[in-house]
Amino acid sequence: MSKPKILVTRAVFPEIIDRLGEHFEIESNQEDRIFSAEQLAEKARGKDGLFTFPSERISAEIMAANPALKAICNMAVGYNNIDVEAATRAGIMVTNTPDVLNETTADFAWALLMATARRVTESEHWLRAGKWDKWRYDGFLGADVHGSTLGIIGMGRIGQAIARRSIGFGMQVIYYNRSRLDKDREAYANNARYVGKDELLREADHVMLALPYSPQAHHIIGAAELALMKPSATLINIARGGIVDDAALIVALRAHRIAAAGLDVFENEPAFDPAFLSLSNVVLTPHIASASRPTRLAMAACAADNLIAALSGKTPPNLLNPGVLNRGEG
Ligand code: 8YV
Repeated sequence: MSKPKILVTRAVFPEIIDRLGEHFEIESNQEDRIFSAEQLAEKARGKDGLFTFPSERISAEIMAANPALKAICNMAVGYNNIDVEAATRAGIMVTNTPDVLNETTADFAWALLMATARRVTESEHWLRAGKWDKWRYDGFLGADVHGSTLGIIGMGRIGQAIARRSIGFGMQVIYYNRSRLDKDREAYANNARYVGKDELLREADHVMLALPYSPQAHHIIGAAELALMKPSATLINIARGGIVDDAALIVALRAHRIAAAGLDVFENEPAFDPAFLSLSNVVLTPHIASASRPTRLAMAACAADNLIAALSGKTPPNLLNPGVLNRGEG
């Protein structure tokens, strides 16, 4: 029997390609070309499965052009790049890679928070530019992290892992989420207190965004929300571009309406707004929150497990649209 055919849309660990090769006939992209929507639709044609990444939009059109498609397995916890509703209508399974990245992503959220509050990259740039001629009592004064109030918007698994780390810093945690956590989860997350969004923005010394992108979350941090924050506050986004209105954030940072921001994600990344580069009170990283070798390997292995299960008639471990399983019955 011939093996199912898959497309791996971007470069990935060679050992994962080898593993997929045991099960599938693979069209890979180890040269890491960025396909246009048309090229992607063309490459996907006739494939049983897609191994995808958030850098590609997997639209209803791509699905409609490929009636053979049975599974789309994203190497990311976020899946806003995939039209899941269209996939469900077309009977295509969609999976993500939750949990394996929680702790690594939470570590990075802290790296960004510390770097932003304590002006680590800004002062390093200054030092590298040869400007360090004398010490000053007021050189690069930042905000304290210890003993401060951390406000987390999006208290899922990653948000809770971030909150947990604040115990060592003697911080208070407040959070805003679609629904309140149960008491045990709140206790685990440094006795986090559930508050409204505006209250969180007013009270937090550091605002951390850890929620998934959805149309409802689009620009939930814009000019009005930034205006509620303390002028001494920092804003950290490790979630997704589009949650923050980047143009409004640039205005707020330029006017020192808030002290600083740490951003791992951007609208329209990697073509982010170049105005960020002219600001000294922002720490910028290229979407690397989950980028430790063990974690990225675990994410790739998880996506591969999902694809192997899906194309061998099993329910993949991280199926996002279980509605597809009942289609065609009855
Ligand atoms: C990924 C992420 O590294 O999992 C996610 O949703 O944003 C990151 O962990 C990135 O999306 C590439 O797969």
